[in-house]
Amino acid sequence: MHANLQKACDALALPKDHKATAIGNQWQPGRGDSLSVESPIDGQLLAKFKMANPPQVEAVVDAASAAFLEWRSVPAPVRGEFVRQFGQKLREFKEPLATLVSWEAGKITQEALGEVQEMIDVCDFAVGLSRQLYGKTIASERPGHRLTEQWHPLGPVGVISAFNFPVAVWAWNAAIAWACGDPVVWKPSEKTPLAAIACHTIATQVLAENPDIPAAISSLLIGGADVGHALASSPRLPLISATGSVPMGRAVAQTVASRLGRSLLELGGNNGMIVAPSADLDLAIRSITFSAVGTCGQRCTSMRRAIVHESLADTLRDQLLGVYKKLPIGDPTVEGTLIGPLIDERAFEAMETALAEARGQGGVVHGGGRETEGVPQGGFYVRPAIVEIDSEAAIVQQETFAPILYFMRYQSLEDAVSIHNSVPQGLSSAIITNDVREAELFCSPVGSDCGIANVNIGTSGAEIGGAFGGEKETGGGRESGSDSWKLYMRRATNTINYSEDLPLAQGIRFDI
Ligand code: UN1
Repeated sequence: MHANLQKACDALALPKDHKATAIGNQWQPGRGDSLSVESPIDGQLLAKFKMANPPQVEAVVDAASAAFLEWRSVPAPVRGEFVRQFGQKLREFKEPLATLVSWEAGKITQEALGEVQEMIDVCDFAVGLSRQLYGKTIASERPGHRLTEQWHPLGPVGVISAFNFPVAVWAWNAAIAWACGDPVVWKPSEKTPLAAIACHTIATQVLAENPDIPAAISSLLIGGADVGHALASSPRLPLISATGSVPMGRAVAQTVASRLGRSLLELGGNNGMIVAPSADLDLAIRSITFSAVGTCGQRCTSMRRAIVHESLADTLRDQLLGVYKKLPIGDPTVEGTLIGPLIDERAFEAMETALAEARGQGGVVHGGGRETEGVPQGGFYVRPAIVEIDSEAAIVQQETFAPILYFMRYQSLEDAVSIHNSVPQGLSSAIITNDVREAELFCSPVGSDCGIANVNIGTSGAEIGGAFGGEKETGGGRESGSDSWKLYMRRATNTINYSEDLPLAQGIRFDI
């Protein structure tokens, strides 16, 4: 094992023999299939152990359900104090956790540190939130009555997360769920179980320092789709929060809906940017590059489509190609690298297939292909691609988790918005313009149809303070900031009669 990874694992007190389930600090070996975890950096085997199987889900859900009965009665600001301590621990472990994220997910150091910072930020947000779980007081139509609403804890939340944000997405859910009074059962991606084990271990350290808190507010299940299905099927998990592909989300949504549970879905994106005639080109190039090649094009928010006004399309394309040629590709743990590896061979094949299809549909492909020089052997490193293509081409409708940017041209803003909104996904979007009318139109009801619509910044890299999520096939969920917390609670409307009469609503008379 590489020395800096070994150092990080030691700092994180990561056990040598990995166990697939944990209820608080009670770890159990998995009884399911064997899992080999390989680093996308160089293919080295990081761990091998057995995953959990569906029957093991039951014990975890039992414990989470029992923990809920206690946790829901702990005052919300006291729950917030636990989240505050957890955020503090994350600050202590920021660097080793980021190192582990780099080795397991292939992120460059800056982006891995940013991901852990996102966890810390959401903890801070949740601490404040724990004193702001406000309900409304509503004017009653009846004399001597008060109408009010309260937000109560919902129950244990199942969190299914993806490889590309192996720690932050869990933290978005966990920090908010804990403040709201809900235990969390986490099934991370099978591609990034070690980062999950590290996060859960950090949580158990905070739990050990707070023996009054039921430890089963945090549990972990490393397993495959069968474990995910068992979570989605469990009527004792009133909310399933799932991040990943559209097919995965569709399956989870159907299973959860069939038991009338609540699901919060963050699925695919096909994020576009309109570059308008008045655009600041330098800003456009920087924002496109970060959004399109950052995380090697493997963010849900990665920019996949540039819709560029014809007056500046050639200039922008040429300048972007110039920047793309110089982008440092290689070992993500080396300072200065901007593009690390794809997660695995399948991701590389998907990129190759998409580029071949794009060529078949008339696309002109710049870049692309496997990079083998100056990169660690055993990983799948690629040159990012820009594909000049007609906006009607079928491939443009599809999200490929790789650094492919489809480059299209437009004449009128109306056409640009319509091209922009013509895809099935609706996560993030952007416009680069110095024209206030264009910017406002893009953000208006007739503009972008996405959950995130930005002006003069790229599509990726959202802050935690806003609600994060999107429309259409993206699944409609909202996580992290703003009032996303409401999904993690149940609302009770209370009508209180403090008079001696019993007037009925709607003026109904019912004399006995
Ligand atoms: C994801 O890709 O699943 O906005 C999450 C961003 C990050 C979160 C991405 N803050 O790019």
